Amino acid sequence: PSALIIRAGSYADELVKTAKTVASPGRGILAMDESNATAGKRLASIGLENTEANRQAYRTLLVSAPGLGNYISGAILFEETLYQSTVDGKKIVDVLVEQNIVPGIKVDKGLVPLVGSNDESWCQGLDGLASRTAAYYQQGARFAKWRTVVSIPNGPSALAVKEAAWGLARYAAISQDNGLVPIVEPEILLDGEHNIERTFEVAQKVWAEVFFYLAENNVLFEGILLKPSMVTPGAESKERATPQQVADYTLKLLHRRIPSAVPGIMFLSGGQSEVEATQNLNAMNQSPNPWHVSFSYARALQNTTLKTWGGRPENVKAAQDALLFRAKANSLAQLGKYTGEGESDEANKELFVKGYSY
Ligand code: 5MM
Repeated sequence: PSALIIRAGSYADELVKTAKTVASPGRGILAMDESNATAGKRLASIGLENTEANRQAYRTLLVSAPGLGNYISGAILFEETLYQSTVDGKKIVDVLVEQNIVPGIKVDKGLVPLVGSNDESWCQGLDGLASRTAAYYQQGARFAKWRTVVSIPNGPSALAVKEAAWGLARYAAISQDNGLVPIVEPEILLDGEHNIERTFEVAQKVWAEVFFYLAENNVLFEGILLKPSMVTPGAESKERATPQQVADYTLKLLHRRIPSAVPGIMFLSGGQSEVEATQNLNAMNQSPNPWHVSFSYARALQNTTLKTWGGRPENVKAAQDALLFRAKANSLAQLGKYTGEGESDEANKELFVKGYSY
């Protein structure tokens, strides 16, 4: 056996299988791993208090939407949800598995200032990660997520890029060692006035470094998933890009930097509107790609659902219908067959918030 197989230990076959299941045709990931602080902001937007009961009610609504597994292959959970039950007492993990959805877990401990950089940040969470990932596996998680960010207006400094890449690589190796497929997410923030070329340039640098350290840490590429930002102009740029331009730049980046051994590219939405995120994904799937090109959206899957629910029990069904509509739209986009039919004004609302830290 090769050194890579030894490194991923006894989990190598299972990692490859899990990654392929998550990257299955017509499906993508529902990111519902808002930490309590972020969940509080979402709940506040519909006038609800940030209590465990309210978070439980909302997440029960999401995971029990009938037939969700037709469009969603994996759900990323915050630790609280991994150990939580639905309002009617079923383990949330069990509900997901019954829906044919692989449970995943956010394992990073969030962003803090990177001393010595240009006001940039780094992501914490490596201490104790081996024992935490082992416990999450026991609890039913089969993949993990670690989100770090890179800011274009603040640099990015060489230090920030190196720290982001190294942290992701250590996390990926530790997760694989404990049976979890790592989602590798260096989010390049939308903030800034820069043009699309500048985003492309930064993204090339970031992904080169991420793969350098992934290889150095003997990570099994067949057993990871990526969660990149799409290549777009900065949110405050005068330039706007069409879905075709976003797809062209983003696919060019992927072809230059991502080995075809990686099974799935699951994009984040990063503040795009629900419709925009779906259109861009659809444009990327107009011709065959070496990887499964799909979604791992939080805001761009949940926005209309959350607003439709509004915290009212009588709206649960309508909110679940909204979630299924959005998930189906993205499923079609994964297959390159999205038409834009039936979209609402709410789904066209830009979700970007300048300087938003969460
Ligand atoms: C759901 O938000 C995730 C966790 O964020 P915090 O720990 O900061 O609360 C976040 O990592 C999310 O999964 C990704 O950023 C993708 O979300 P978007 O909204 O950009 O698709």
